[in-house]
Amino acid sequence: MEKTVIIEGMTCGHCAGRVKKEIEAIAGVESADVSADEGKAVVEMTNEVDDEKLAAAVEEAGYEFIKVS
Ligand SMILES: [Cu+2]
Repeated sequence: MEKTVIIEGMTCGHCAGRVKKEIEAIAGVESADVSADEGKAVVEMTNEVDDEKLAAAVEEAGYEFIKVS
């Protein structure tokens, strides 16, 4: 299962690393491929993860959650 999260505010690899760490801490997430340039995170999940949990992780990292596409 895969979800793509659209994120605003990331400017460099360090930002992407912060988002990756927060998203990968969610139960059910296998991995997150985060791109600051593209402003998105492609999240691989073993179980369905609520969009609200993805939004909370992005905000915890300090960036703006836009939507899951
Ligand atoms: Cu940065």
